[in-house]
Amino acid sequence: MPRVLRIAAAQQGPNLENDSRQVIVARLLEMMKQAKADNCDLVVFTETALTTFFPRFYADDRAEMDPWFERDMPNDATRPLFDFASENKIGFSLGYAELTPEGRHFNTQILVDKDAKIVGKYRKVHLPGHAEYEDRRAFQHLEKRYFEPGDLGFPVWRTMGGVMGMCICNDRRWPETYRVMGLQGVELVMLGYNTPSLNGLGGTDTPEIRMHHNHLSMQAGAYQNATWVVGVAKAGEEAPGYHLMGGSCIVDPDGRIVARAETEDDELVIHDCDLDTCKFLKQSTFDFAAHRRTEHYGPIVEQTGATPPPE
Ligand code: CDT
Repeated sequence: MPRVLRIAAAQQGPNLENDSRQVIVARLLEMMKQAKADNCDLVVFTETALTTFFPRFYADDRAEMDPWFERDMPNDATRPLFDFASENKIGFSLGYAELTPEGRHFNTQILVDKDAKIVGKYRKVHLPGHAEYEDRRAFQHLEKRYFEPGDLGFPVWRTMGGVMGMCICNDRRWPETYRVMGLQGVELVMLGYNTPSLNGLGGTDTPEIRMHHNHLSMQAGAYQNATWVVGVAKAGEEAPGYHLMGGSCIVDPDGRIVARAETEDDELVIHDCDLDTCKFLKQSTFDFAAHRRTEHYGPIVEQTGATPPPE
């Protein structure tokens, strides 16, 4: 039986500070409807899809940020997505800020199957930015203040005919992210991102080079682990001077971008992803069991910073 999943990367235009969850979910639902009309099996939404990217705001008391978090999933605001999924047999993946009953804060993404059952949950491991206000920045990126690092690792799930995993935004830049899922036979990695077009610290990188880094990391992760990767942006100006890159794309297991967003608005990027095309590289160049040399990989888990030899 062919294992072709028709996947829609649901890029979002900006979520403004005062946009309600209801207004934003209506946009997501509209994209789900378009995806269903185009016979898609699965819709991938972005990171913090339900709100503006609030880590650019500073609050002395971090509890002031709690209104940006979801305490339940589904909840009243997101139930229309779950209802549409079960009535129309379409899966989806959704990023949001999670506040647990124990009071813990995570940057989270879920995977929902065609019966609207949450089959997978991932909590962002690599939190970029900083924990304290920094004057030198053009804008703040306070993920380290408002979230704790994910505690679930990088699991994968067998669902909808394939082996699927998730990561979130900055995770896509780290080869370890993909490799841990690659070692579990992943065939599809879904991720959302909110990535400023400028880094806020000055420096020499341009929007073009930052877009290059965005695609390069997903293409490398896809090829080196022989997996599909779907990367979904929240794009455009969420606030004056705060521009997020677009470039949502679907990458095949050879590392090629096979579909790419053309706008910085709500836009579906659709491709028929044949999960069986993962097999060739998994059984040849990246037959991990045959070729990996773990006796030389110790530093990867034993140290974080680089230690160059003495001068
Ligand atoms: N959301 C997220 O992880 N964004 C980061 C930008 C960090 S800039 C301090 C990214 O890696 O795209």
